[in-house]
Amino acid sequence: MGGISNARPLACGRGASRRAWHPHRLAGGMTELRRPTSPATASGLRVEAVELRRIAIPLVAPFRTSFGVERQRDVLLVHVLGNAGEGWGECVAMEEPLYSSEYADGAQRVIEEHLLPRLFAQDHLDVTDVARVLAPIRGHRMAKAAVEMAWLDAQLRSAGQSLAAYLGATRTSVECGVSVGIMDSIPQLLDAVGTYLEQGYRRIKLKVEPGWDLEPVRTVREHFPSGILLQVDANAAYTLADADHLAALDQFDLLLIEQPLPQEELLAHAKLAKVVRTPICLDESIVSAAVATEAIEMGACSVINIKPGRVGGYLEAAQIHDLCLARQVPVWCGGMLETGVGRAANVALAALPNFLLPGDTSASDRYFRQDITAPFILEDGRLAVPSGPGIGVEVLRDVVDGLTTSRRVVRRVG
Ligand code: SMG
Ligand code: MG
Repeated sequence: MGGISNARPLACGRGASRRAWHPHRLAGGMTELRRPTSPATASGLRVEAVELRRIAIPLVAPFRTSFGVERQRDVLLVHVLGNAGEGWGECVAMEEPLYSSEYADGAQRVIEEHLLPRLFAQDHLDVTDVARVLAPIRGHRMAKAAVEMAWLDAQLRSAGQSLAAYLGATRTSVECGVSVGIMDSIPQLLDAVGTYLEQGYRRIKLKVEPGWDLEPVRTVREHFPSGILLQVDANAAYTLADADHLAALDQFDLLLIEQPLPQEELLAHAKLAKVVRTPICLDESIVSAAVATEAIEMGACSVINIKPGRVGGYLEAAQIHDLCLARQVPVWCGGMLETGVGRAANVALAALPNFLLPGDTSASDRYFRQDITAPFILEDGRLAVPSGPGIGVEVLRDVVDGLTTSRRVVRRVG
């Protein structure tokens, strides 16, 4: 098994043309959103009300990273009610601003006070214009992504088109990996990894931090067949002064090292990439297509983890996919412990041709005892891409009601 080097020519899937991203330029039946087939979609969506739901959903096991421990998810769901139907979005901001500066309460406040008033100021709005209307608000990409996702779901549902088809998916199922948290002991880690491999996961990602890196990686490598795909994620826990220490990971034939250094330090990542042979993958640093371009051009990374929430939505995520494809930089789909709502959309995105590595798109039972949609089930290491209209899954209202901690409805005035 070899890692991904900058030089390795990539086998791109069929249909992976090097088009510039524009959702209306996609081939074959992918222009429905603006095609004037019905008054509902002819000029975009008129949203009458937006329901903001907070749910508390326990994880099956605590998930420890270099920045903290998650025991349950505090999820903000965005439910838009429009003239042509409804749509759902999931905000991936965590309860506390530890992964990045956004957090669930802050995202909700930004949505209520800054995003929705701008959107309601438009009579009808096409989803491809949502980001432009929200652009004067700086940052807050997870909040924007959740709203845009709900808009997209509503428009696609009313047009009868799946998100996967709209984005340009070329597969009907995607290969899945699993992210394994920092454990209290090595035996516990081996146990967890062994269970996931038995379940069929195609790639293992180990969370690392100073003091939990070489030893757990070495043990996992030695304990399991040498062919397993293995990578690590530091969530920005190191500094450039750790370059030699990180280079010691090279001996373990990892697919990649994800986000070793702080988010803002692109240049430091470029310097690190000269010392470490293992490909550097960026997660937290890549907040937009523009930053992705800069990071690639300066040699800060040779692989990108795409998370739609982190970059402001699925349309920006698709743009990043396309620019990476054009530069032969492989991408994979990250995860933020999403419910079935976010997972459905992530799996659709992961079906695009340049998603060349298994994603953190694990099955529902890796996260929750009871998901808020029909569960995603791993079959032969893969999840099926939803093919129904919009995100292609239905929200289980009774389950959501049972988990709800707060509910607010913001209505259009006038
Ligand atoms: O959704 O399976 C998942 C989690 C994958 O490790 C994961 N996510 O930095 O990539 C990452 C982390 C961010 C969330 S940790 C709470
Ligand atoms: Mg990460």
